[in-house]
Amino acid sequence: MSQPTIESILKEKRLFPPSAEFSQTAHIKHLDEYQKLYERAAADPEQFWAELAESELHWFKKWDRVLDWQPPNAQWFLGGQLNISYNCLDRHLTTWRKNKAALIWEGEPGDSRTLTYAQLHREVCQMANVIKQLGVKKGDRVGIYMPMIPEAAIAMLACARIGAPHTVVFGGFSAEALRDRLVDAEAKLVITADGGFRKDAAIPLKIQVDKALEHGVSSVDNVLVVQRTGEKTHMEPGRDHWWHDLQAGVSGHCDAEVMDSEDMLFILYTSGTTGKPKGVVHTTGGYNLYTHVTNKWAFDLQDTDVYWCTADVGWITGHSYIVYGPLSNGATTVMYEGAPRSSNPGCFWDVVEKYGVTIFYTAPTAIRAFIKMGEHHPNARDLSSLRLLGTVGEPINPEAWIWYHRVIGGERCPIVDTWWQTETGGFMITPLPGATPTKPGSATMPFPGILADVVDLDGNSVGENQGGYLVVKHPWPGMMRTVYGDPDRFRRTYWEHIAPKDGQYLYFAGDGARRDETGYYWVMGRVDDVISVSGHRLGTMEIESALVSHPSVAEAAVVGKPDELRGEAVVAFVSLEDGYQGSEDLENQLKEHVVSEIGALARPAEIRFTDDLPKTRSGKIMRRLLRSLASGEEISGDTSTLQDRSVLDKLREGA
Ligand code: 6R9
Repeated sequence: MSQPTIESILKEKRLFPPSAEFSQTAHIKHLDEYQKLYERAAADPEQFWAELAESELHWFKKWDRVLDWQPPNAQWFLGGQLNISYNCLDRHLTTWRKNKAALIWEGEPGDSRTLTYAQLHREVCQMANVIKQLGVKKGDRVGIYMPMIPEAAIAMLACARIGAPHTVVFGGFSAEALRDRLVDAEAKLVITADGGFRKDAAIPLKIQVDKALEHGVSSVDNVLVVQRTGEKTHMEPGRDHWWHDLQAGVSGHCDAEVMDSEDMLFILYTSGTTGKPKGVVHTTGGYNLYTHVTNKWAFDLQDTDVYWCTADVGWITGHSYIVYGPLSNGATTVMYEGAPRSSNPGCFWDVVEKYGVTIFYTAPTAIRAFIKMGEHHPNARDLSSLRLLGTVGEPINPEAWIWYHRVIGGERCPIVDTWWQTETGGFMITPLPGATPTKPGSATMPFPGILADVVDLDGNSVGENQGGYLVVKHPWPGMMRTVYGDPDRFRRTYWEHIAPKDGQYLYFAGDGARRDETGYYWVMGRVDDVISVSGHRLGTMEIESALVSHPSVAEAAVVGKPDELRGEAVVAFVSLEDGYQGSEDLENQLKEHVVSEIGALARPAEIRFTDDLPKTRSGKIMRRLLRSLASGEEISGDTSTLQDRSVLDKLREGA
């Protein structure tokens, strides 16, 4: 664990107030309104969430108690009963939304499907009935390993409907990774597809399931297979079943199971830097409420919106903000199967134009890729339907923020930079777009009800603009409940790094941040991504932002390597824009550029040019691996989440 102070020298001062036009129709219209909400929630969080639970969700039975908090175990809405699939589907069927588009899906080859709330409800009920026929009961776990097709969302909602916790495993994960997760969750059933389309190829998936189950996963009895690509697929007799066979003739009615508020809704695995992946557990009532309210206020969801989140359902972002949050709100949610590819670098903008997308939510890694591909792609499409842009996953460099604002947002769309984690269930620090003026690179201020702080290791708040650990001081409904099967790891990982302060436990999941003189939070990345040069702590993020602001640089990742003189020296891995070549001259230019942007302290000792950076499958730069490379150490720890091994191999060769 690094020291508590992270010196920040980012000088970003630009301020973007919400437009009067946007604020006028927004759910939250003024900064005053946000502040009042925030203060009310802080004074009595239980009352605040209880009122929202009452007004926003349907309960079969109201709770007896709002919160039971025995650190680190929180339980919300005890005694309350509900079903999230009922809240996402059934309750809309008695309103005009019955025939509203719930899910708009665009396949990569150009096929598409729109499901209204009535149609989605019917398919979910059918799949729920099929799953029950396959012997799955309330409480049994179900693995979902799917491409981005409607059946991925249908499978999640079907599990939720019958009370079987799902564990979605990202379709890009290997057979081994899938196997580990199925074993840990003791899944009874796996729902998958023959394959999916990505970057102009049919990617087989079922074959990975076969491999994962090759030596037997004792808990798994059945595999339900959706036909997507039509490629030849092995079907194990007695174990594997085609969805379309079982769907034919099954009833489209299935009552939603009555769930206790604290019944487990899903497990989602997230990797740590060491050890096996953690099964993050979320439960029903609190998660439903939290994703519903955060989606509604931070994205200002309205009934006229066409909302598109580009994440994969295999990540928390897909769970909370493609499926549960938007559908609970009765919104229209867009799902896209493909990825930008050389045959169609503008495919995202085609989707925006085709469906008139109004809210677009993506990650900095995608934005950096768009920048690299060139603005002529978005410029050639009509993006005038967009009214709000979101970002998540990593700190966004101010340069990328400004590009997003200018090129995609036409300088009229607020940018909602949402800081949160698999563990938090939903947005924690985020602007409310009709109320909060934004600053490029800052996720701004905490959501009402979230008592955030920046502290030192003893749990004391640090001063203005001082770096420290980003913590949360009071439980919130969407927080994870435990690590599946390992409550001890839950306590150790999230609640013991920072000393409890006056008996108050602080939630800490690994990010460093600073709070500026106006109360805005600047998330500086994982605390292990901090470099100490001559005793001064530099956030990798700021040096990277300085590099990216040079016209030649497309992407940069900065790490420290041991240095006798200064403690650590800055090493920068840089990928260049098309048309630029790495050279000694450019290397010197870039070093001087960092010096003039930040100061001599941040001057990189070394710049390494590379075509690509090692990233996780969700697009986050894996600085840990670069750190080992830079200091010439063996790479150790978990690399199962690495997107493309060859990137690492190439960097090694070049070293
Ligand atoms: C939702 C998601 C969580 C980690 C988190 C932080 C980083 C996410 C961010 C951000 C700066 C943002 N992160 N959003 N950093 N600004 N807006 O990404 O969940 O995959 O669990 O990752 O991602 O480091 O701790 P998850």
